[in-house]
Amino acid sequence: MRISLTPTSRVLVLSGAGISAESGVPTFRDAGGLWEGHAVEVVASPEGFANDPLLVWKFYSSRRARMADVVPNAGHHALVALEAELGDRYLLATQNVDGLHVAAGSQRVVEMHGTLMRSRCTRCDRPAFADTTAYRDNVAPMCGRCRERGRDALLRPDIVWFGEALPIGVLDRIEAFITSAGRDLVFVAIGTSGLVYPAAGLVDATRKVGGQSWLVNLEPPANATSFDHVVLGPAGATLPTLFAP
Ligand code: BJW
Repeated sequence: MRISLTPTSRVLVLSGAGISAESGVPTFRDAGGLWEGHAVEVVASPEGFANDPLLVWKFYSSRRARMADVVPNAGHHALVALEAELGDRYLLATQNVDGLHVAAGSQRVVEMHGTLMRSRCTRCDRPAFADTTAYRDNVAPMCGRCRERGRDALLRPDIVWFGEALPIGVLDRIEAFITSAGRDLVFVAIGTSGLVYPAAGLVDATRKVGGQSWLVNLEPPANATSFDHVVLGPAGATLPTLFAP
């Protein structure tokens, strides 16, 4: 099955952990959604961080360390090629925090859930900063700027946890794209279980404006019946030939 685009088609891609699986990044709900015996929803939450910041930092430090050898795969590259054809008629909304779309060369990217390789202070208004450190100490990292001012404040990963709002402007940009595309919208969700909102609601938003929706996934997720078309298969093998010339 192939997606036929017209000269007025506007493509919104939503990617999830499945697109990075072939790069060797475990999907979010691998291993039954557990990390070292902890429910991922607990570790990736403000409550989990308040209870045990060192445990949460170990989770994110291990993921940072693992990224050192990871490179984008054919699925990421196929989306770069599609963007090169469509220009401003293309937008990529990713739930992934691994940075692989940007590493592959995608430019019109909205990182809905933040970025693994960035940290920010839990207290001061210092902007989030690039941080690839996999912290090994037995204490959670602290904000250097706050320390200079004589107070203690934890650093945290610049990630959107459950119950937290998405970064300012992120949903506005996606919604504006959907609204302006209207019936020309072609929504393509790739490698996502469709469990986490607001990303999981984009297929319904597509239907509301009269657009068409496609899902590319290894297996049918919970919300598969919400899509007009479902293509089952690994993203890296499927995406390079998904869009008809
Ligand atoms: C392959 C493959 C291959 C494998 N090829 N495929 C409406 C209704 C109900 C609840 C809510 C709602 N709105 C909000 C909520 C609450 C909550 C939520 O959604 N809860 C649900 C669990 C019910 N949402 C939130 O809290 C969000 N915030 C919010 O809405 O704020 C509102 C607000 C406003 C104002 C003030 C305050 C609040 C925030 C959600 C943040 C999610 N964060 C996480 C963790 C942090 C990131 C990290 O550490 O990595 O993001 S959760 C986790 O799930 C992660 C992922 O980005 C996200 C989605 O997972 P994804 O990508 O779908 O991965 P998997 O593993 O689940 O699935 C992979 C799929 O790929 C599988 O289907 C495989 O088959 C497939 N696959 N290999 C193709 N090779």
